[in-house]
Amino acid sequence: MRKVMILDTTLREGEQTPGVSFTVEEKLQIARGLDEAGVDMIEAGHPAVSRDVAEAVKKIASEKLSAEILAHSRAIISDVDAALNCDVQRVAIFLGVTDAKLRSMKMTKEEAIRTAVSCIEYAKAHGLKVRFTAEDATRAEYDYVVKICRAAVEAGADRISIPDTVGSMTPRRIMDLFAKLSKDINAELDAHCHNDLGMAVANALAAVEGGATAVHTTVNGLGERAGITALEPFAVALKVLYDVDTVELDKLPELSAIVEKFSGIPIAPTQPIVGENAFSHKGGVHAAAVIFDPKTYEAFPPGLVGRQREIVISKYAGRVAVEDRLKRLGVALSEEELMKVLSAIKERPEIRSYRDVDLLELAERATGRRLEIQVPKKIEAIVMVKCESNVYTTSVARRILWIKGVERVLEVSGDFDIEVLINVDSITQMNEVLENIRLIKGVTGTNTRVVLKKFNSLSTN
Ligand code: HCA
Ligand code: CU
Repeated sequence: MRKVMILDTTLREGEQTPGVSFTVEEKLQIARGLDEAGVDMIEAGHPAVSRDVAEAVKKIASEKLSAEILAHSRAIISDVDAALNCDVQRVAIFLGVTDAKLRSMKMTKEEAIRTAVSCIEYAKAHGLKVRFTAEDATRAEYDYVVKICRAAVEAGADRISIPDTVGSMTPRRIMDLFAKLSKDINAELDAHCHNDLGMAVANALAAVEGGATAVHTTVNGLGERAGITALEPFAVALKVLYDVDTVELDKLPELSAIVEKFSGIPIAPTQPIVGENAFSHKGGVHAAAVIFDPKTYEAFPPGLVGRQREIVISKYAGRVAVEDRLKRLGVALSEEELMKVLSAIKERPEIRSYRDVDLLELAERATGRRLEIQVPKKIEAIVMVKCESNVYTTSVARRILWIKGVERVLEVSGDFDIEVLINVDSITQMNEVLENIRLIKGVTGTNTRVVLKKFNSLSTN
């Protein structure tokens, strides 16, 4: 498959998500994150919407990021002027092209073409690059879409966006559509796929197979109604299924966390790539196979996106998973003892997931013997972390969670902001963890307590 460009529109389409309104500072931070991850184009907003939207677009444009910065615009000269005022590189001018939309705008087909052409010519004459969006193109009459897009190209648009505005395409249909359009229109084609039927990622991939050279995404799939193609699964699918590189995949979890925080739209645990459960294995059969060979139940290694695999110990766990976890804790049990532990676990369905300490405690009870933790002797420590007041604590907390040796991260109140439980094999490793925590941007200080003795209860978590 050819190279694919990513246009991220978290700041424009994403802010059209009901309930979402980013501040200018938040938009700047998201834009910088997107640029660092390596997206090719950032649709920064629709400046004619409001003063703060215009301000954010202007500020982002002045950052001189590597990504091309675009402003969205209706096919109205005053909207194009608003884009010009923001000093963006490109304006994306959209106009509805279905009969119903044209009727609602009281425009004939020919008038719509003239309107689009005059706006594009105006933008070009003022030094802007232009993308023309034939809004709702997937439901419009094909010959008319080609006609208006050709006129747009002739007027100076070098990119054409073909949005599936209400997400009504299937992968096969959108692939065929892009294959046809790429023969009929002499410009780069963007796919913009809405997710009303859950097809946005699949349709975007199919559009690329058909000939789209850029795909519109938002972080976490934000957007009107059910949103559009989410950046994270799309970029990872391109890599895993087609071996096409786009953005830096290990930057996605943090980007997602920032957008989760700023948007106030929570990520579901089952969300691909960034959801809490995306790399957790629970069923006994699954866990046993994954411990033997991760490929059995993983589409790709979690490390590809900077995350870690987790095996959940619960009533669903089997012998292999429990044995594996205990082994990693330095505890070796006989077959008979292991079966005792397993049946004790199965007797407590209310415990949804065992922490290490609880599992050890249960193993001691079930076997009736004091379990000497064997080599490697672990060092446990509690690190209190202080953050700068203007940083988002959750994003620091998530970064800490990815450090090897960190077992648990808690956001807390009081003198410190974050409490970190670390579990390592040596003092050297403990120092490494501390060093890595201190290196995280926004961390201003740490205070470490090494655990000398532990008293566990069997309470659930
Ligand atoms: C909109 C419509 C749009 C435009 C997409 C594009 C759509 O919200 O203004 O400009 O490529 O889905 O049709 O988002
Ligand atoms: Cu849209």
